[in-house]
Amino acid sequence: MKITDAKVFVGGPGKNYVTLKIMTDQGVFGLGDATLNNRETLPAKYLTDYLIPNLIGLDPRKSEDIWQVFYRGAYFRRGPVAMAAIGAVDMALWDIKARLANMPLYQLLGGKSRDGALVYAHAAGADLEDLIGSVAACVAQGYKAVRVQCGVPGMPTASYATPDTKGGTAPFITDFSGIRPKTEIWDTERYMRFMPGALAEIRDRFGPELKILHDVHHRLLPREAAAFAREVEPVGLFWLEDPTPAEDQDALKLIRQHSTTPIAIGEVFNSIWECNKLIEHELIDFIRVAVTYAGGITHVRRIVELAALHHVRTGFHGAPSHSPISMAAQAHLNIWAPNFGIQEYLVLGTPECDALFPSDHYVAKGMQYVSDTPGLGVAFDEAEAGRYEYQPGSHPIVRLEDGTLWNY
Ligand code: KDG
Ligand code: MG
Repeated sequence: MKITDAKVFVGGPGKNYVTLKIMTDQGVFGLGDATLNNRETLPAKYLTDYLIPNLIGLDPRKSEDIWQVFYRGAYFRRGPVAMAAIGAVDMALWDIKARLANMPLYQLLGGKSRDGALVYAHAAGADLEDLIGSVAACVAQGYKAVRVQCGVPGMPTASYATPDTKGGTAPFITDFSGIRPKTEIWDTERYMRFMPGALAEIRDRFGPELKILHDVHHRLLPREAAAFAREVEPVGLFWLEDPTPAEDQDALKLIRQHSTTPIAIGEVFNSIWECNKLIEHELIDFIRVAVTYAGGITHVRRIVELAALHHVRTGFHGAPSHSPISMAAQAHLNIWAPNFGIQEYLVLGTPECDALFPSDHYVAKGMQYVSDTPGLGVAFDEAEAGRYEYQPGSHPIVRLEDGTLWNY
């Protein structure tokens, strides 16, 4: 069996999805997602210039060897661009393997460990009153876990993932007005004074059952993060996400020494080498990697298995930047992983997105259910794809009030 061709499509309804399709001489094909938010053209180029020419003629069933060749054989290893491209190839090869076996992917991983996988929704408000309304809407839809983000009084601009104005909805992360980023202003002291009380208020309003998550989005210094994690302990958060920037992994030790609030980190990690020490030293509770830019199913499964040895559960990244292909790959991992924790899930299900990526996977009452369609269980309508093209966009950047650049 041989790979005969592979194509990359960039575009989508309101998103630049990077979709890989690998064709074989037996008519079976596989799909992968290489979407790297606001840098989408780069993994697409890595695929077309380096990986696809090397794929033609290979046996697609040799997914492990192909992964090793693309990872070790590159000499310059890792990084989000290469790993997103390798991740897409790997997803497509597992899709082919499972289609050939006429089984849903989760059967090849070891079968179902649960009937459905817990997901969390996003709630956000320009102020606490709006946030409470947004959480209530999630609860009314049956979500059992909600990430809460709130505008901070006196902050000159919206905070991370919160609406600019009262009554507004949180913006999608990408601003499509161009590649020059907008600027948000951040003030740690205002955040530290306000947010613990806001989280306590959410707990009081919604009672002990709701799983409450909060994303600091890398904004605090280690000592501040330790103090914050300790102060919010009575709220009983499900997790506190990205309390400090991920480059300084020793910072997590300080947080651990001062608090038992569960910590989730890793949405920007590209390999096991960025989280093996965090996992082995049990400095985190949830690993947030994504199958897209952490090298696909082959590599993420390795991370999941290491995590399982150290009481670390999964909480894969699921921002709307992921296409239904990688969300499906994660859904199969979620339904199998013995140490599954939770899945971030943002409703992608617009009619346009469903038309581009038809699938029978679904979420109901805060749980994700995986279809038994062979492979990843997602199709790709190339005629639909022809309606879209790449649109440049950017994340905001963050500055302090005096102009100093801060972490987005
Ligand atoms: O591209 C950046 C987003 O993926 C990120 O801001 C989303 O932090 C995020 C989350 O937890 O979903
Ligand atoms: Mg996050």
